[in-house]
Amino acid sequence: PKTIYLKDYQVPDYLIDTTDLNVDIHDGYTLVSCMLALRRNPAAKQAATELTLQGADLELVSLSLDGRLLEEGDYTFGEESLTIFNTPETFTLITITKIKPESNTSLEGLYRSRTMYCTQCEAEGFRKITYYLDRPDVMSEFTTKVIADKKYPVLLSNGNLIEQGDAGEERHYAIWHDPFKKPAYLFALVAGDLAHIEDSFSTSSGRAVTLRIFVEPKDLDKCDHAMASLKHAMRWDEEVYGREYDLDIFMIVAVDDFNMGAMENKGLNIFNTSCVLAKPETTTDVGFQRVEGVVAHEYFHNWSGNRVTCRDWFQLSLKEGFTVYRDSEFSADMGSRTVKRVEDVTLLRTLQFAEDAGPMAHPIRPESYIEISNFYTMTVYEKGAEVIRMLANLLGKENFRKGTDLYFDRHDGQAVTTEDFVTALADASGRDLSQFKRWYSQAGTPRLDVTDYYDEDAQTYSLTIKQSCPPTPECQNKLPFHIPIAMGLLGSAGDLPLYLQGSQPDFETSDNTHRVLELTDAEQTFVFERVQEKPVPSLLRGFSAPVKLNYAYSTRDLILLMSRDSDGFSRWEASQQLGLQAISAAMAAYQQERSLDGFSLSAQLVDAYRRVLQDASLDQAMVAYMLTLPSEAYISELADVIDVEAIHYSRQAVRKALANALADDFTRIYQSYDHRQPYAATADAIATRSLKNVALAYLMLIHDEGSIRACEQQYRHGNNMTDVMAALTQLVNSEAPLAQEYSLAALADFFGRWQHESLVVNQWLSVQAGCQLPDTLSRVRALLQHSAYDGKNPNKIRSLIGAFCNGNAINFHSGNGEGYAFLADQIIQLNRQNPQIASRLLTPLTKWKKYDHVRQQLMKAQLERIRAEPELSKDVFEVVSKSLA
Ligand code: HT7
Ligand code: ZN
Repeated sequence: PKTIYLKDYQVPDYLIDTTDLNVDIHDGYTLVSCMLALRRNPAAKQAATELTLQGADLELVSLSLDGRLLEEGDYTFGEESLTIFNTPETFTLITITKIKPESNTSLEGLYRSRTMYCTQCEAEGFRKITYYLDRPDVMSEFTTKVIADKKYPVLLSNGNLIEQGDAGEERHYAIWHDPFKKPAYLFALVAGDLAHIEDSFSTSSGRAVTLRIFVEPKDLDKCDHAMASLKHAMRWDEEVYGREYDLDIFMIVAVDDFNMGAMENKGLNIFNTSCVLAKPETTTDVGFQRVEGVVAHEYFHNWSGNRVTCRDWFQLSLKEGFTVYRDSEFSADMGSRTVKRVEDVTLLRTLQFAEDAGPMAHPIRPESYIEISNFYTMTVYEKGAEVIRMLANLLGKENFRKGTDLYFDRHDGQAVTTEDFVTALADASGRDLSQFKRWYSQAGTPRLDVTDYYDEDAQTYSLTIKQSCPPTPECQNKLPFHIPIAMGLLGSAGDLPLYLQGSQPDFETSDNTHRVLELTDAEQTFVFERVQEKPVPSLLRGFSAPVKLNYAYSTRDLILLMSRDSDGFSRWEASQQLGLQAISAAMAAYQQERSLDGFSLSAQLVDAYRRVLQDASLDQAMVAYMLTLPSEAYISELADVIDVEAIHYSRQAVRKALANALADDFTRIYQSYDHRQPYAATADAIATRSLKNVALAYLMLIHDEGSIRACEQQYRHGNNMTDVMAALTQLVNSEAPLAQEYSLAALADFFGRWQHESLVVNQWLSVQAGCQLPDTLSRVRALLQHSAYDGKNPNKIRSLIGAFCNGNAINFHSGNGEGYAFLADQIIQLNRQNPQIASRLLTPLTKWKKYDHVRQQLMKAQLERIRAEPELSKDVFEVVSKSLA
C-alpha cells in the first residue's frame, strides 16, 4: 500500500461546481447517476487535460461527457480510480454506476442497517457511491434525488426538501437541495421506515428552524434527551461563539450499525443509536452524558468543520480538535466544570498518552498515512482539543473569541489548514504563536521535571522547570514547546500571593494567587519574591498543558494540596498521586513476595481520604472521583514495564484496605441515599448517585452479607439503569460465594428483561466481558455464539471483544497468551468484513513492547500471524506493520 505525505499536497486539477445525484434504490442493488459540472482549477500549476476520479467497489454502467457516450480509449479505470482523457476546460460528466448496499459490510458509502439504507462518507466513503473527486478541498453544490419503494416512506438527504412525489410501481421520490457548497465527505442519504419527533428552534436573528430526530418506531420514546441537548447546543453556540444555524431544517437519524459515534453531514447528522437514544430505564448516567456531548459535538461541526472545512485529511484536527474543545466547554457549562475537566484529563492521560508512547504515535497534524481512517485518534481529537485549550488560555477569553470570529469570517466556505486557524488567532490577538505551532508538528508527551529552592533569608522561592520530549517515529530530537503552566503556591494557611520576579502581579485572580508561567526554553527558572514560608507548589492547575509533570511531592505535600488547594482539579490530582504512592508501595511488596498478605495503609493516608468523604463543601461527584483510585490503564501507562499481576492485585489491595478502614463512612453514604427518588439526569443527581455507587463498590469488597444483600436489592429494585448496572457489575465481580450466586440469577434475569433492547444487551455483554474473575475468556467465547450477539454490528463487537481486550487486563493478558490469540482470531475474521473496526480492535496488541519478555513474544507472534494473512486491508496492514517495525 502507498503512503500519502502532507508535503506532496497539490491543489486539485478540476473543481466541481455542482453535483446532481440520482440514487435509485432497489432490493439488492442501487443505481447511481451522477452529473458533475466540472471546471479546470485556475489555481492549478498546469492546465490539466485529463481527469482522475476516485471510485471503489463500483460497477460502471455508462459514462458520458457533454452528452457524448464515452468509449474504450476515452477513459481507463482500475480498482480505485477512473481516468478520462482529453478533458476540456469546462464540461459536464455523467456517470452511471451500480452498487450493492446490502452486501456492503464495511459500513462506508451506502449500506443497509437493519430496515434502512444510510450512508457514511467521511473520510473516503463517497467514492463507494460514485466516481468523484473525493477530497475535502473540492466543494460542490449538491442536489440529490432519492427514489425507493414506498416501504421506505422516509427519504432524506442534505439541505432543504424541494420536491417529492410518486415514481410509479409503488415507488416514490424526494429531491433535496443543499445551498451550501460542501465536500463529498459531508454528503448523506437515508431511506427507511422511520418515526420521528419534531421540535423547533428560533435562532438569535429570529429564523425558525425545524428539528427532527428519526429513529426506528420502537425507539421513539428515547429521543427527548437528544432533542433537549440539541436545543441547548444551538443556543450555546450562539451565545459563546456567535454561530447561528443556517438551514431551515436540522435532522438527526439514529442507525444501529455504525463504525463511530456519529457524523456531522450537513443538515442531516447520522448517529450511532448508542449516541442518541436515552431513557432512564435503559441508559446509564454516562450514556445520558454521552448523548448530550455527541449531539452537541456534531451540531458544532456545522461551523467548525462544515462551513469552514479541512483542505486535506492531514488537517483533521482543525475540525476535530477544535470541535472536541467546543463540546467539552459546552458540557462544562451544562454541568460541573471541574468534573468535566477530571473526566477529560483521565481519558487523555490513559489513552492518548499511551498512543503517544506507542508505535502509532503521530503529531496532531500527521505528516503521512497509509489509511486515513486510522488517524481518527485520541491524538487528533483529544490532544487536538488540549492544544486549542492552551491557545484559548494563552489568549484569554476576549482575544480567543476575536480570533475565532476572524477565523470563521475569513474562511467561511473554504477548505483550510491548521496554520490558517493559528494565523487567525495570532492576527486577532497580536500574539506571536510561532513557537506554539510546534504542538502541531511534534508528537510525544512532553515531560516537565521541576525542582525548587526556598531561600529563607531572601524570602525567595525558585522553581526550575526542564522540559523534554521522548523520541517518536516521525522525530527523534524535539525542539522546546511553548507550555503554559498554571500554578499557585500553598502556605500552611492556604494560597499565597504571587510576586514573580520581573513581572507585574496578575490581578486576573482578585487576590493574585494564581498565574500562568510560560515555559518556552528547554530549562527556565522562575523566582517568586516576598515568600514568607516554604511553600508547596500547586503546578499545572486545571491541567493547563498535556504534559507529564514530575515533582517530588511528599505525602504531606499531597495531603495539603488535596485538602487546601483553591483549584478543584489540583485537589483531585493530589488524591490520584496519593493513590499512586500507595499502589506503588503495594506493588513493591508484591514484586518481592508475590503476595500482599499483611498489606496496610498508613493512618495518615486513611485520615486524608476520610476528610474528603466528610467534606460537605465538596461536589459529590468530585468526592466520588477523589475516592476512585487511578485505573489499571493509567498505572500501566506510567510504568516502564507493565507488570499486569502486580498492578491488578496491588490496586485491589489498596481498595480493600480503604474499604475496611472507611466502612462506616461508606455505609453512612450508602444508607442515606433514597433509592425511591425519581430519576433525573441533572449534574447534582448524577453526582449523588455516583458517590453512592462508589460507596457500594467499596462495601462489596468487604464481603459482608449485609452489603451483598443490599447490592442484590439495588439490582432488583433499581428504578434506573445506572443503579441496576452498578449493582450488577459489583455482583459479577465479587468473589464472595453469595454474590456469585446472585450474579448468575441477575444476569439471567437481566437478559430476560432486556433482550429486545439492543443497547441494553450491549451493556449485558460488556459487564460479563469485563469480569475480573478467572475464566472470563471462556465466557466471552460462549457469548460470541449467543443468539443476542451479532458479529457484523460494531456496537456488539465493541461491547464484547472490545470490553474484554481493553478493559480486562488481568484476563486479556493472561500469561498463557490465549487472550492475544483470541483477539488475533477476531481481527483476522473482521479484516475483510469491516477493516475500520478490525484495525481499531488491534490497539491493545500494538503496545507489546511495554510488557515483560514472555508476553512480548506472545503478542508479537500474534501480530506476525495477522501480518501473514493474505489480502490484508490497508487499515490493518498499516497498524500491524508500524507495530512490528
Ligand atoms: N467526523 C466524524 C468522523 C466519522 C468517521 C470517520 C471514519 C469512519 C467512520 C466515521 N464516522 C464518523 C465524527 C466526528 O468526529 O464528529
Ligand atoms: Zn467530530
